[in-house]
Amino acid sequence: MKLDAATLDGLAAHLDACQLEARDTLKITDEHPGMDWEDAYAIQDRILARKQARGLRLVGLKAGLTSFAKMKQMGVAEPVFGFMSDDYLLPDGGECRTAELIHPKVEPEIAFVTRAELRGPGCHVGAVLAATDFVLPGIEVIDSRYRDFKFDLKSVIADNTSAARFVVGGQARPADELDLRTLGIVLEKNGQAVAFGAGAAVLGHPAAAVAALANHLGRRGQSIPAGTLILSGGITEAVAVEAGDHVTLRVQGLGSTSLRFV
Ligand code: 0L1
Ligand code: MG
Repeated sequence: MKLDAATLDGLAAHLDACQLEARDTLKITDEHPGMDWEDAYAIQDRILARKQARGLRLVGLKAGLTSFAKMKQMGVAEPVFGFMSDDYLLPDGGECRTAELIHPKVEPEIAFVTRAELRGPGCHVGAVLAATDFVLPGIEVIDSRYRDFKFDLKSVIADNTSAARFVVGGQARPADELDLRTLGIVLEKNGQAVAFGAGAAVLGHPAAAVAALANHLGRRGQSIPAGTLILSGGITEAVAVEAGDHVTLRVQGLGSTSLRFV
């Protein structure tokens, strides 16, 4: 690690405050060009600790930048990993308050819920499917704290991979009843289909994103516990939303989930 504990604490406090106050900032590597990957995840861990100290609970994990569409949109080549706390969770069909956010975008995702622990290294699609209780549709609302979504990978990891809100809904089904690669999705905004795709857009198979998360955690001496909700990453590019928009994700065989932006 390149940054000392006080600097990591200060950066976590800064990014946490930006989220709480819905204000943007320049990417943190501008001030700390020497920070490394461990520093980036250590800042993210400190943001989680700050939230937990406020009484919030960890309710899920996420993989981001797992599709070629997202990687191309953001000009990067590797997935990133983050967490969801209970202040991010919205009810299916419920309201997402844009005044609490900076410049929200939505991503259509497949959510996994595990029934057994997943521990890397060496985790693979088969192990993920064997450990999956069910999958269901999920919409992630991302809201980078960085001005104009301009960041590099280390800055975005520190910023908990732009996580802001999410909803899951529709019909939960066992993963072995579905071919998650050919599973079709349609994202609608205000009744118009604005993005389409299939599960294979996410690393060839959405379960590969969960395996990558387990392998990432394994390198840090951690695992994905049984009963964890995981967002496996946007299947398409993220779509910008604003107050007044209504977004619905329809997933083949899994029904739909939606949000209203107010
Ligand atoms: O969940 C995601 O794919 C977001 C990763 C962070 C990059 C971004 O803000 O788009
Ligand atoms: Mg996402």
